[in-house]
Amino acid sequence: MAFTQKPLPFDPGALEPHGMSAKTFEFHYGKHHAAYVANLNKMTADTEMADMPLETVITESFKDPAKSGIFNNAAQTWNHTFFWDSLTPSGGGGTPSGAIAAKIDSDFGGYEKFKEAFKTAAATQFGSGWAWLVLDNGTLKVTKTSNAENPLVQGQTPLLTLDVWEHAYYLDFQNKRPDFIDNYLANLVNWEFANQNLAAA
Ligand code: MN3
Repeated sequence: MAFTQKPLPFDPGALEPHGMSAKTFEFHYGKHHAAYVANLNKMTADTEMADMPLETVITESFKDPAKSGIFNNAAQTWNHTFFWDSLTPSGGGGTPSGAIAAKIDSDFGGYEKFKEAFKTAAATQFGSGWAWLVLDNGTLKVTKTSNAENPLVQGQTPLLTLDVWEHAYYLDFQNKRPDFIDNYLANLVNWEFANQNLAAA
């Protein structure tokens, strides 16, 4: 069974009022993400990994340096799907509500402190990578990972992510990664998705 690219959870132009163009999704979803899925299928064809859940391919290939190509494409397939779900065209960003809000207050000492930690992680990830809100042994943490790496390989539960590879923001924000991060936090974060992930953890 081949790995498939999950449909975008919104119209490619749906985030244009919030600074992310249809052109960005044409490339980022239609080319970059699609290529990771195609490469993953090519690399796992006729191997036992072809029939494993994607999460298992990620954690198993991470342990084997000879499978770094599979790891990179499997993790990037998963990371991008998780990123699209971390964005919402309606009512996104700003302060959260529900269980995640209370947990941010208790674990970070308030939303503003979480926001600063997330901005710093996303801005200081040198080169390509990801910023994450994760649950780690019952505590919320902000982390950053390089290239394709993700929190699953550390046994953490991802709740939200932001892609900080240059391809994620260059068409809309050029070199201004901090503006892309601010826009995500202010207008796009899907707190409902984070609440669902927290509830399922
Ligand atoms: Mn990307």
